[in-house]
Amino acid sequence: MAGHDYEAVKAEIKKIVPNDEYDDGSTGPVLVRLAWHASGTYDKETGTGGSNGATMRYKIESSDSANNGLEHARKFLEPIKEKFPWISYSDLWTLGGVVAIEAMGGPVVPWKPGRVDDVDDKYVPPNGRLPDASQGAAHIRSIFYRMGFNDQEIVALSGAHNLGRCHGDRSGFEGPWVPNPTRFNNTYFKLLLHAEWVKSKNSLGNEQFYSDDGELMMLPTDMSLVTDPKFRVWVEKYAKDKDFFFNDFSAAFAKLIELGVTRGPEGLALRKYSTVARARL
Ligand code: CCH
Repeated sequence: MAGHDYEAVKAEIKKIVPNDEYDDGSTGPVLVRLAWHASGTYDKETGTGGSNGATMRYKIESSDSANNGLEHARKFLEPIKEKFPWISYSDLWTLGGVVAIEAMGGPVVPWKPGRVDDVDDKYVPPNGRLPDASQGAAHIRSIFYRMGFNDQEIVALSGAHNLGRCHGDRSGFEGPWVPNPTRFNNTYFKLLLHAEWVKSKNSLGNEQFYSDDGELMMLPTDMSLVTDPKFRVWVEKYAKDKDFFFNDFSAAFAKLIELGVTRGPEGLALRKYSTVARARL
């Protein structure tokens, strides 16, 4: 919005990405996950959910087990909200993901400001709208089609698993997908295709896939991207061509963080359900 210095906010976010005391030395992956989970509740049929509103501030949504651990990301961003109180949480959380992706060597993702935070928990989407990692291709399709994504976009977005790791105490899964999880790349796709993956129960009793040396992992949903022939086509393309992956990822992530954002003539997000969606509810 006019008069607000978003470049200054971006510079502050960039500073908090390297962090020796957290995980693999970076807050970047968990910031990306916050932007994704804040947006991925969208349902195109009802127009509910999505990044506008920052509804994860409310207990109903923050206590969805899918969001375990995202309190770290929200806390990392809090001093920035204090420094720039004019920015909405919904803008800050989505911008956090975008800045983190770039800071970790990923593509520039187009981002627009103007989201408006809800003032109460009236429009918090129900729990259970985010994907369940223990399932397969049919489940992922139903979740991402509900948001309005196609197969190509689903595979591109899944490439975010080149970043970060699973934490047993948050999700029940353990370990990173790639050897260098704080650098964005297409290694995830290469490993999906070319490493040997063995299914085994982890220390918490959940099935996941392990590499030969047991250092790297894949979730059942990740493996479905290579076993499903229509998903696999895109995995092969992205494994071969990093620039092609980065372009597709950038477009799909930009679309993700705009879900649920209806913009008026000046680009400002309209209050939730003020238009078509309200009529449908
Ligand atoms: Fe993811 N993801 N994700 N993911 N995810 C987890 C961690 C990250 C699924 C499950 C999990 C996307 C799609 C899916 C990230 C970005 C994206 C974890 C471990 C699980 C489980 C959480 C923990 O233990 O901390 C499933 C299932 C799907 C789809 O089917 C998409 C899309 C994105 C972004 C575009 C990132 C980044 C992480 C690492 C977080 C961290 O804290 O290191």
